[in-house]
Amino acid sequence: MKLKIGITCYPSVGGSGVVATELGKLLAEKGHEIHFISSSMPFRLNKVYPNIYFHEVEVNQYSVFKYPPYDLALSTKIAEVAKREKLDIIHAHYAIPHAVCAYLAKQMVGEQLKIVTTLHGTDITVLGYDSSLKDLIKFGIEKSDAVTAVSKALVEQTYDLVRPNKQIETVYNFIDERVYKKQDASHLKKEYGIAPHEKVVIHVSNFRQVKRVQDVVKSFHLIQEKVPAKLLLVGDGPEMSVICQLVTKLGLKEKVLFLGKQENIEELYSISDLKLLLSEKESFGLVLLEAMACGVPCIGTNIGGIPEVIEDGETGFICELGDIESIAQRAVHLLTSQQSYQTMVSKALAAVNERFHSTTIVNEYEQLYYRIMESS
Ligand code: GMT
Repeated sequence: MKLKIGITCYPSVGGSGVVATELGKLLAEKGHEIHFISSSMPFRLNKVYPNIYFHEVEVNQYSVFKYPPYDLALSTKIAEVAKREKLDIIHAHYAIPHAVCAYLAKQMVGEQLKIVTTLHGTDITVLGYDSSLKDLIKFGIEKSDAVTAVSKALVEQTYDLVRPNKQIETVYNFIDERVYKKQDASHLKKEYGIAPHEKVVIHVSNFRQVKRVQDVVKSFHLIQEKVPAKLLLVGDGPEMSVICQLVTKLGLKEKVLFLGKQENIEELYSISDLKLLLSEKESFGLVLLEAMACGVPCIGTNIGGIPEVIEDGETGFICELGDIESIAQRAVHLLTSQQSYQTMVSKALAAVNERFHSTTIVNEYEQLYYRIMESS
């Protein structure tokens, strides 16, 4: 049976928007009809799919409102699209506002509209601490017909922090293997002025405080003392100026390349030898999977879902938060031992294919949809 699925997400650059968009694309390729409902076109939706539709949520600014009522506009839009297109399911990415808006829409449309909510992290690990929002998050979760989280760690954290009376299943993130694979991008290395013998360390994030980019720079400082290397910092965000200052202070200006926000990151991974993700909060770390799929081993912190993505000593390394010495030590070991490096690359590639393959994950979501449709 082909389904009509509405997907609501934050469309901007960020893991949850990427996963929601990729899921929609792959479901559409399986013949389902997909309706994205969000404030702007999901950024990875870059070609025409005849069975993918985009419904823009427009928020009018009336002077009676102190704040633009985005949540209400979204709820109305979901209800309007669900009614007109006879949607079977709304897949909400994030408990608030999306699951709550979906529930409000359901009240307007009728019980036949099913809600699947996927928790991505920030809604729980940041907002779950906010007592003014906790009850609403719990409500959004409990009113969903099915709830998933992107790692086992996030499932546990949700029960600890929000205590919902609801089963939450783990469905891991995935990547489009057709995009994330090693390519010949050697010209880039030259164009960036990176010598052939220099190793390339990469970090990709939105430079929020939780990403601890300063730990990446400090680790790199130790790494480049032992191995000739350059650091690619990809992305932009609130911590950028602090990081620039640190790079200057440590005398690393010639060795750190600030690349800003980039698309086609697979090309940058293709010239990289090692990725660092040293966050203090990370429900999954989609960027790890993207790097591993391009044959780049990763070092991550022992935080949230990261140890579920990187198998310590096998597909990469897990280090304690802020333990710069041991992060650098592991990195130097990896970058200087050809044989163990190649073994790790092979294992990382195998893990992406075996545990996180898009076919497996998209099937898991599809089965979940059929299950809740049958239970009505
Ligand atoms: O990491 C961010 O700041 C962005 C955030 C988002 O909402 O896109 O990412 C979250 O969802 C991703 C997709 O499931 C996960 O890979 C990230 O680990 C998660 N971020 C955090 O938990 C901090």
